[in-house]
Amino acid sequence: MKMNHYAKCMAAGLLCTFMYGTLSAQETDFDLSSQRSEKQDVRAVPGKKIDHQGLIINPTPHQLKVNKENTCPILQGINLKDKQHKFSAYLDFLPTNKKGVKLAIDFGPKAARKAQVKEVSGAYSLIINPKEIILTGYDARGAFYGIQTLKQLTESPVAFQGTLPCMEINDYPDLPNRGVVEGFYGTPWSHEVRLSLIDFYGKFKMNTYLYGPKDDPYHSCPNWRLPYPEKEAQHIKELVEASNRNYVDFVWAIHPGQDIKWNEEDYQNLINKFNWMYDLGVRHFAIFFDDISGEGTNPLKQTELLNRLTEEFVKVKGDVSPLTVCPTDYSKLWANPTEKGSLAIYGKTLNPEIKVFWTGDVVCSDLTPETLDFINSRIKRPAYYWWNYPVTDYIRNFLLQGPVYGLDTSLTAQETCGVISNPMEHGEASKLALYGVADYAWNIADYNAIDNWERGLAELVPDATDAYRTFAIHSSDTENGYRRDESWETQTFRIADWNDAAANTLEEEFKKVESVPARMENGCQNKALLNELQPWLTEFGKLGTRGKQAIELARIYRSGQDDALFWTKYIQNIMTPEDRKNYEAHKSGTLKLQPFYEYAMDDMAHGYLKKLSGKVPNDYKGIGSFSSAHTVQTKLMFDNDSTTFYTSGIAQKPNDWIGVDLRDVRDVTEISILQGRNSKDDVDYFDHAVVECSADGQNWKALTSELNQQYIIHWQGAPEKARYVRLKRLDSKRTNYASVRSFDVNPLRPDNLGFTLEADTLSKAVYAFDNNLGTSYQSTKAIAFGVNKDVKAYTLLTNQLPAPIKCVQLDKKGKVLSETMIETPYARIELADKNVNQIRLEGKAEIFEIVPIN
Ligand code: LOG
Repeated sequence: MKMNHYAKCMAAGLLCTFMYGTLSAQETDFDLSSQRSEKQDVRAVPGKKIDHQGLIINPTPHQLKVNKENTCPILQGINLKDKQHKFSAYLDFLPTNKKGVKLAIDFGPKAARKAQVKEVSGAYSLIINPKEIILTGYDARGAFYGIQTLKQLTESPVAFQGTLPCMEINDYPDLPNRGVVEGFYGTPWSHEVRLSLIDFYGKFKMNTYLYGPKDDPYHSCPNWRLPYPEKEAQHIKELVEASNRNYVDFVWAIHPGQDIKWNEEDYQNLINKFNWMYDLGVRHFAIFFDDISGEGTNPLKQTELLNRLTEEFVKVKGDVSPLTVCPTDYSKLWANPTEKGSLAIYGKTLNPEIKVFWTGDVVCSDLTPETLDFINSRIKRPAYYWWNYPVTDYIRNFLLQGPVYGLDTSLTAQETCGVISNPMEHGEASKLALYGVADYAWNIADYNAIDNWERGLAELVPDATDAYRTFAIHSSDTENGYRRDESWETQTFRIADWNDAAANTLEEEFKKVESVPARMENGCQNKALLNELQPWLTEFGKLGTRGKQAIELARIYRSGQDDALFWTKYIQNIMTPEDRKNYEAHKSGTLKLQPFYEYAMDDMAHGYLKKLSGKVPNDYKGIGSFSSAHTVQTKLMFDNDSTTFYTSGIAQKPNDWIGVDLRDVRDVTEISILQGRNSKDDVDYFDHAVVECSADGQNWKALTSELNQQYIIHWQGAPEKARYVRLKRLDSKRTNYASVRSFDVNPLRPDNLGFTLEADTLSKAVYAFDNNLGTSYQSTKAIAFGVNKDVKAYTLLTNQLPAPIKCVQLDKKGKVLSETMIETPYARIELADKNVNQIRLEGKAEIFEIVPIN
């Protein structure tokens, strides 16, 4: 049932936050969103760019000796001596020519021993002499990999003259299992994308493709018991064939746990399904017990099933490889660590040949020796690492294009039997990350994250690498969840810390960002990739424009010369609700670029209004104990929209709090808070809390009694002098995120405004007088307001006017004293005389503020 909530969230592209924290899947109804309790700190990307002198091979070979003095001519073609007649079809990148350079290919333990090739599947040696090329594989896969290396060499800049430098390569994979699991929620990859990816795996020496898309009903519930319909079956067959061609093990996974019955009937159902898949050519199988609840989670039954299948299916077939399993406790976050826990049960009972997945300390997390220690000591074998990167099914509005890092470079096959990546539903856009995973899993110690990423960009978009790079460097962060470094070459600043040089540099970067969509459109030959990126590129370009314009605006702002010009340019550069919606759906630049824009615009609005009104504006800021409390995400508490919310993004703990900085010490008389993502059944809230206020941020005074399980909080009382107000968590067992939809302090209402107000929507019309440029009022027909005694004039700040509006000044009796037309978004209303009692603005206008001048 809870899964439905998650699935719905996913389908809607909403951000799902975790619930339940550390409870194990067995102890509670399963909820996927309970499991992400990643920290928000962002580590820098390790490594640096290397000059490869035109010789690029991915994954990085273990041993490579180049002798530049001599070259081998390949332009005239090769004279192939394919000893076992297996590879001619793979050599279409070189013309054949009896008089050309000899290319000798052989493989097998004997040949390998002679050539000193390591005795592991996939190992090879490639010797390039002036007159011949000798390729020896440990096995056929090794020979195939040698050909991939040769192909990359011929496509590298070193070969542009038609010759290759002489060299000796001795190469082998560090890990026996390297590849990809199509294991995400959301739209499964298309057949074309899958085929293109399988070629990609082969090219970069990945040997495993686990097929397990959560939303394939024949992989999971409800149809796992049924055979694939004809068309899908045909596709699977083709995938197996494409995998075989690429020396990739196509592993078909089944996900039966949500409704499996531990009885003979369902065992037979499984065997039948496996047999159908076998008939389609599948020779590698996996069973996933992730993200399930109920009796399917029973580890004793799980291991019993796997062991029985090993005896009665794998061994009986003879040509099926050992099984792979994803346990229900696949992450330390909720795995029961004790001897009685399911992992220890796996360790004691599961056939030692069966590989066991592990995602690390949390669902999306780094691969570390510590996490492998934890799991390996329990399952009694080197775990199979399932890396939940670059998967975005929990943040479907993001694309992850950053470097592959967070994988420890001291590990060996003793600690992990393999690394597979769970990518995005965007298969083409996932290739950049897979280029890195392939490199890491092949040659761990030499893995250089930045260099790999630079090479990957050039590999994938050779004709617009710089544009793709600009997009990628600013499209790496997750904002919530498994945070990644982003924009690491860009320095942003607050307007108060302005300096010309930094501003100019940043302006150049924004101009580059702005130009990316067109440059990608022209230069990216991979149209499937371009299609996937398109909606993000569009939003990215707009981010470039508004960032650039924010800097231009800041120059006007800083000159302080022209209030009207500033306002005109300011309103041109704010995001409309439509802009926000579009950006929200396809985000990028969340670590630095968009925050720069937000802060710059808000800081300028604050300073500008302060100058006009002579008072500290009421543009309150979110504060709190969570690291995300210092980000623009807190603005969602003040947007007068109770459907959006600020979320901690990490589990709540003792002494956490979420609050408001009123920007000045004020008389606080009323506070309204909406906790949680809704007020009915949400788990993301403080279920035991108190409202406090403080003038200095040090000494806090409780305003309410202890609040239990209260989503809607309201306090009203005698004025308290305070600059800070907060909701503080008290003792609780809860470890969910904490979310707040709105945090209102001294809410303005027509009855506490201090003068009369007439408008279509009174509750919203107050935003025209709230001394806050972050809010506005859409006046459709007219708004009329009382003029207080001491007021001499008003500054009217509106959005671009569709048509001039009429400003009517009236006396106490309603007699018209003056009528003028307002045509500009910045206007000054001078009072006609001292009898003006009311002003009426007639016409359509979005009013940001009507600022009284005393
Ligand atoms: C799922 C996976 C999903 C991923 C990221 C595993 C073993 N299972 O929390 O299908 O793509 O998280 O959201 C998962 O990771 N469970």
